[in-house]
Amino acid sequence: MVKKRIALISLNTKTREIPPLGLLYLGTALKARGHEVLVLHQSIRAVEEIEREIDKFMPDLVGQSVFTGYENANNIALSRRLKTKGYRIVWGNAHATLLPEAVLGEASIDFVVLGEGEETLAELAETLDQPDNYGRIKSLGYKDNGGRIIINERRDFMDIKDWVIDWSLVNVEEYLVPYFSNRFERTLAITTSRGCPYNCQFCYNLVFNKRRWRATSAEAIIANLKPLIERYRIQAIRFLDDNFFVDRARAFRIIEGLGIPYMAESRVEYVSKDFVDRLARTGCQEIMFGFESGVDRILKDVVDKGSLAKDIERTFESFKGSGVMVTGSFIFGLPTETKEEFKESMRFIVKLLSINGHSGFSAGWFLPYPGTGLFERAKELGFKPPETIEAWDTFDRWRDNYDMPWLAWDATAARKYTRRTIQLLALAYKRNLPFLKKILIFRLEHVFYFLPLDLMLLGYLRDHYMFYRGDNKLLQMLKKGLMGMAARTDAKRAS
Ligand code: B12
Ligand code: SF4
Repeated sequence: MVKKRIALISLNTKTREIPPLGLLYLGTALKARGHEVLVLHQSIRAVEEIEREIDKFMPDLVGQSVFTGYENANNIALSRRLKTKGYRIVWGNAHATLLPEAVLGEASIDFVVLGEGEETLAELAETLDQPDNYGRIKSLGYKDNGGRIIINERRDFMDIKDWVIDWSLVNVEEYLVPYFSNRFERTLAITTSRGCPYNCQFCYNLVFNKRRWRATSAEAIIANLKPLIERYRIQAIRFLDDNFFVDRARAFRIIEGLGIPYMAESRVEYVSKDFVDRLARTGCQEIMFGFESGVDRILKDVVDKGSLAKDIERTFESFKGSGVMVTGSFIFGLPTETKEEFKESMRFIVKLLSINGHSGFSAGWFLPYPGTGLFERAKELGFKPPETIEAWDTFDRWRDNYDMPWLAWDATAARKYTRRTIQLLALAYKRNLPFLKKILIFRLEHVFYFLPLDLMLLGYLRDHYMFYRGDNKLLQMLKKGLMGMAARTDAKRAS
């Protein structure tokens, strides 16, 4: 077999703390089959430097990992520049999987890989010079001699029982970042499983993983990470698995085997007294849930979440006093949500905070991602998906101003201020600030955002001092002081 040189690229201009895990799994598989691999991650390198490295490496194939959203234009521009130099280009990850035809419609992109990519990419690299055999590579999309787009059938999911990352592909040191209010300076983000068995109608899992959950064994994960933890003095782990606790026995074997503090995602159904005790005993700092809404109609008929508002409340009760911080995400503006239902969700959030103030929320507005059930529902309600491949770049749920034809009320002010108000309210509960609580609760529950000077000022302080990332020494000291104070209070509360 001819050995190939493959460059794997991930562009992330906004976040720098998470290793490009998908590329690391791909790189591990390619290396194991004897190919030469270069992983290039923009959080670490500027795009110009990435291009220089590619020209030095002279790969046979360049792979780009692309989600739906704000890096699309950067990725297309990069593909086009690389194409003019004659490189062969393959796109993988969620965007390529969910919209393979649209992606291949772009002249500079030669191939797409659907779903998990280890085997497909290796087969493509090994068959690169035999276009007649492309049709045999499952999960591959390509263009035939006449330029016709062909999408091959999907392959079965891989057995990932023994599947771990070869960490020598990156400089691990670059991904060790502070987390948990800076209590741990050196934390690493990883995944240990793929997919999720649930049916949430806004989630990519339905198409990408077809509701099939697969996992690496606890033993393989521990054997892979334990030496890394020791070598790099890693203090805590962030498990980014979509659903880490599907197999609780496996999850706790990993946690106990690694023996360091951690955070992970869970489902409210898994919460029991025993589960909470075990999390607290094993050093869980934060447990994240997808709550989505405080309204049963939305949870049942729109999202098909499989849990109800009372389950969320029970979760907050269960974690009270445990020392484990509960965080959860809400999605507002889901198709057909009424203003009254939105207000009901606001009242629900206030209620949750009053049950258990050691909690936080991430609050986003709905955007119909392709391939999900709610993408179709939103289209029926007037949503027009972007028409060109570049236009997907503006598909970004952190922007406040995209059209929401699936809502029958004007959510402009709510979209502008709700997220910030909830964040500040959680802070007010955490630090016990009664006056601030009163103002913010009034604003939330009445969707009242006239003269929002309080939000602007507090938001500015929060963003510029608590989460300051610049070089100014004075501001850095101030941030350290504020974070230190917060960490001491949290530690006191946890003990
Ligand atoms: C970590 C993460 C991030 C990090 C990425 C950090 C990094 N270094 O890459 C950050 C915080 C930056 C991020 C941002 C966003 N994310 Co995100 N993120 C994730 C998360 C939680 C884990 C990704 C991961 O590492 N998975 C583990 C690896 C092993 O799996 P994988 O990435 O899927 O890789 C496999 C395949 O996809 C494929 N593959 C991947 N890349 C490539 C490349 C090639 C060439 C090939 C052939 C194959 C291939 O092979 C890999 C191995 O089998 C996923 C959810 C999840 N569990 O996957 C969401 C997820 C990918 N994110 C999502 C979204 C929506 C976003 C944002 C748009 C959110 C936003 N509006 O800000 C942005 C978009 C950023 C952008 N446009 O680039 C969605 C994607 C939906 C979609 N249609 O794109 C997901 C699926 C979450 C969800 N449930 O909705 N994210
Ligand atoms: S539980 Fe989470 S990962 Fe699973 S389908 Fe629902 S949103 Fe997706």
